[in-house]
Amino acid sequence: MTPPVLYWISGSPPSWRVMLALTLKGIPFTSKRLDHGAGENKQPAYLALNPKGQVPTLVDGDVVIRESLAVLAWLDRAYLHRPIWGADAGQAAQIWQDVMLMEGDLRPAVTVTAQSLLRGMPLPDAERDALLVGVDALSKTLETQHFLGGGTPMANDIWLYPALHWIARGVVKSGAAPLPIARLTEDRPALAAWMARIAALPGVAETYPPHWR
Ligand SMILES: N[C@@H](CCC(=O)N[C@@H](CS)C(=O)NCC(=O)O)C(=O)O
Repeated sequence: MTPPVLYWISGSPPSWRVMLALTLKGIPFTSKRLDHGAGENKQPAYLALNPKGQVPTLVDGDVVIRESLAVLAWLDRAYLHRPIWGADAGQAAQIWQDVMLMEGDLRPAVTVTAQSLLRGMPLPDAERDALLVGVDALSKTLETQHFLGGGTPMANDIWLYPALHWIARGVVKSGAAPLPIARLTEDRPALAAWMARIAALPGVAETYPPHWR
């Protein structure tokens, strides 16, 4: 069987999500890294696969998927071993609920925070506060379980891990992040322990965005 092909850009959280899912599920894949600076994601050959010129795109046989969460759904249905959307219906509902809350409430805060830091712009209070509230709730969950998915990382863990690293990258680049953001994980030991636990999983270190190393 031909392995799936992942088109990705270094530092793109949705791309990293898919790479983590492939890694955690142990699915070998062909990596096609695109150079955003050189506009490779806007070249005709790639636009034929993904008309928005965005990443990630996963090509698996005849199937082409252009949304990271849809890729995660595809992988779990096409490769049944090591589920990432839960082992039963109750767990699947819990994971979907977390992911939808992350997409709805946390994503705008994460995006504005990371982009403000990376661009050296002031961080709006509303997004900073939304980020802290969201992260506090997740950290509280992690006080009583190893992963958001319970005993093993699931799609909710896969969503959060690149998001927090994106912010951490912004903190490093800006050098002047507001203290509650600069200390986001340091101030939350359960969250810091969870980050370390995920980082230590087989193959995860290799998924870290190359241009952030
Ligand atoms: N909802 C999409 C978001 C994809 C997205 O925003 N990709 C960005 C990188 S994080 C991208 O491709 N940007 C390049 C561009 O638009 O030129 C998903 O989850 O896959």
